[in-house]
Amino acid sequence: MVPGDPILGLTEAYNADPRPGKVNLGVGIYYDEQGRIPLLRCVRQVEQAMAAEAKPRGYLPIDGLPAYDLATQKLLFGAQSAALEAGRVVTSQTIGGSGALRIGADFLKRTLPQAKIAISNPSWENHRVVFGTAGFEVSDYRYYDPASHGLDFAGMLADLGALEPGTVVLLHACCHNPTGVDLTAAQWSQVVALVKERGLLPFIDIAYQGFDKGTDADATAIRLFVDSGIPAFLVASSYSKSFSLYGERVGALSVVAADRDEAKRVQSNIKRTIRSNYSSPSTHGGAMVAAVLGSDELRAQWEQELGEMRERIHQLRAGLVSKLAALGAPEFGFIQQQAGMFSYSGLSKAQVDRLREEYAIYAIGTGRICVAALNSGNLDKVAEAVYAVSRG
Ligand code: PLP
Ligand code: TYF
Repeated sequence: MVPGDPILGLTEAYNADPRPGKVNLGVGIYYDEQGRIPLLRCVRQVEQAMAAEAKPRGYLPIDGLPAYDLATQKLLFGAQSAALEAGRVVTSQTIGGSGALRIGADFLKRTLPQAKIAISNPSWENHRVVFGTAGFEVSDYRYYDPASHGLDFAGMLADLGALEPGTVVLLHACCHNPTGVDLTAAQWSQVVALVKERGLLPFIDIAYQGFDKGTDADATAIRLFVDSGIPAFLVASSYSKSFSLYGERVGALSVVAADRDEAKRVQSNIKRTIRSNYSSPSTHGGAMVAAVLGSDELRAQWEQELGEMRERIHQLRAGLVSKLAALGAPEFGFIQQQAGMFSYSGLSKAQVDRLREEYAIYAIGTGRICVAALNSGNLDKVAEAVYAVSRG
């Protein structure tokens, strides 16, 4: 036996809990006001059209559906990107953002066998698992400051500046998992300059594009890295959250190379890596995303639905903070400054245990809560329980 995934394991415990009114703030999934995983209207529409057409399901190319890869590039780098125009970017559809991370990790291990990787402290725990399993030595750089519930920017710069040149640096583009603490655009500019000067290799993970400020603003880090003229970097992206298509496993790996020729060589290596893992990605989810992004009308509808999810998360943050303040706990105001689905609530392991045992509210032992699992039916209960355990 090996230890299970603590996040997915928590959902199993939640599912087995018979108490009515239980709340799962553990796993990173966006739930709607009724507590359901939404099926976006744009997705329903293309899926109905696809069902009516009843097309055969051949194999996709190794690097996926070309229309999907192209649409993904535009979303990440901007439709007018000079790097795209120059043929410097190659994109492959992958099995979720997780698959993009693993394919990127395997590709880097083979190409740069001596390279190490640094991830934020803390980071999504699977980063350590994926890169460690691919054979990387994984270290971390300072990121979260528990005292301010914000960013330890000085610590981050100091640690990145001390990494060996050639080290891969994993960066969360937006909506940092697990803390909800992001860099400002000005801070990104400083990180980009430092990473470039130090000769580090950025690997950007963007799993929540559109969940904080919007699809373009949330890609600020990617756009700044491209504009910096840095010779190469990688991007692992996911539509799991932004299209609410978790189980369809829709992700992509993009690599920015120095020029068109290098990009072609990189792509041949990525394709070999994919072939040696799972041959080719799956058809259905990618076809739906490509159909939505390829239609002006459906794309506008998607932006609107994504905007609704984003706005609702902002409101839930504000609602939780104001309810806690009304109960007499104004110190949780930082939750409103954090971005995306998650907040590092500052609750201890013992307090999280009490939330689960006494109130049937499930959160991660680190104190991470998924704000996107709140709704008007459970928000008061959660605020009251958080208030109670925080007052011992
Ligand atoms: N990266 C981060 C930071 C995530 O939170 C997630 C969450 O699921 C992923 C990558 C993986 O995305 P996917 O579910 O598409 O594999
Ligand atoms: O952090 C989360 O909750 C999401 C979902 O092995 C997730 O990113 C969690 C664990 C896991 C895969 C996805």
